[in-house]
Amino acid sequence: MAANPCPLQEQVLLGAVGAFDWSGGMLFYNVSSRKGRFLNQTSVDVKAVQYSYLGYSVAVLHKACGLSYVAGAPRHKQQGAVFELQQESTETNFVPVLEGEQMGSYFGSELCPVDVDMDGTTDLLLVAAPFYHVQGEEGRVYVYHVNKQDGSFSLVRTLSGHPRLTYARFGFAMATVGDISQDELIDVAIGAPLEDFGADDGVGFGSVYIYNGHSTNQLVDLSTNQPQRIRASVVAPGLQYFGTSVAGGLDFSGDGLVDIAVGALGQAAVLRSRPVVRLKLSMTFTPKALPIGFYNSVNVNLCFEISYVSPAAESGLKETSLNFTLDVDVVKQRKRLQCSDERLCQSSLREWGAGPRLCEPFLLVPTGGQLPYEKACKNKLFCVAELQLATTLSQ
Ligand SMILES: [Ca+2]
Ligand SMILES: [Ca+2]
Repeated sequence: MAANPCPLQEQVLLGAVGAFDWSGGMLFYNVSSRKGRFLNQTSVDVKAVQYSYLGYSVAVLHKACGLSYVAGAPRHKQQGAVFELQQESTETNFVPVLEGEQMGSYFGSELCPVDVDMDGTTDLLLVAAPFYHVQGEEGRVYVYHVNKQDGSFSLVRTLSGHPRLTYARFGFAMATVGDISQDELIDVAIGAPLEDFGADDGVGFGSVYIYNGHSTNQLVDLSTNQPQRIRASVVAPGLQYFGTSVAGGLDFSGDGLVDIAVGALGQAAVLRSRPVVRLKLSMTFTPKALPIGFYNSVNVNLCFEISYVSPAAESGLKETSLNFTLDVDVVKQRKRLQCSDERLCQSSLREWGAGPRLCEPFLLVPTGGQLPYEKACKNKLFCVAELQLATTLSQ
């Protein structure tokens, strides 16, 4: 009989790390019946689970079958593990579903379930191993995809911080922070509180990394393409252990944009997310296509269209200007057309006026110097350009 990973309905889950000789355990508290139930691993194998620290972290996943309760045990078998509450026949117990790969890495000390596409089902489970060692204690975060059908976990990728900062402890804190990029996909913050530690420049240390949710062909993931790295020194001077804790998804400032709270030693910083505007660019040409032998100018209408979802973006737009450069045949060594006035095309600065659309007309003129040869042109508007060279060698 297959184990059921969703055996319980809504309950409060409390970790009890020190119970039973630090093997740890979990207290389930049923809010409606006001009764608690303690579950641990000592009944399975007392020796193997001693000093496991089960319950060091807890999380609830929303699977297709219902709620799933997971708990980290960062010292389980010295490598760390993540346990899931599963039901087999009448027995309900925690079973290890994910295991760490390195001794002392503290795998499972932080857990972060992510519903990237906000459809109510957990898509990813992030598991941190903040003491993961390469040169020092760089830290590593494992990204697992939660299978929609059977709720199983599969490793998608690992994340790490700046490769040259060896004691960063990347993954010490993790949290979903709402949709700060306003693309309807949840974004994630990961703390690395000892990054830049020991630099002795007095500007503070610690960083927070922001990873944006990402979706291709309905497969959701985190974008690993250049995550934003926020260093303590750019937030305020002297912040220490910046990124010890992170939380987000709420709007403190009332501007309609979600904010991120980051803990540091004795202080906390609230980072405001920025208004996001979407810029759509279109170019129309008259005539639309050029037949061979065409030697006139071409009219170009270049349009920028802006859309936004928050009022903050709309008000900020009034103080915004647009700087753009127009070029044609960018990859060709020899351009076939060029701007009639190069000064207009290079570094054009425009203020956003009224409305979300800004259009500019340009005129392109031919550069000249083409060979007038044509092929397959009979009764056709367009010809095939092909120049062939035939040679004969004398004896
Ligand atoms: Ca989802
Ligand atoms: Ca997003």
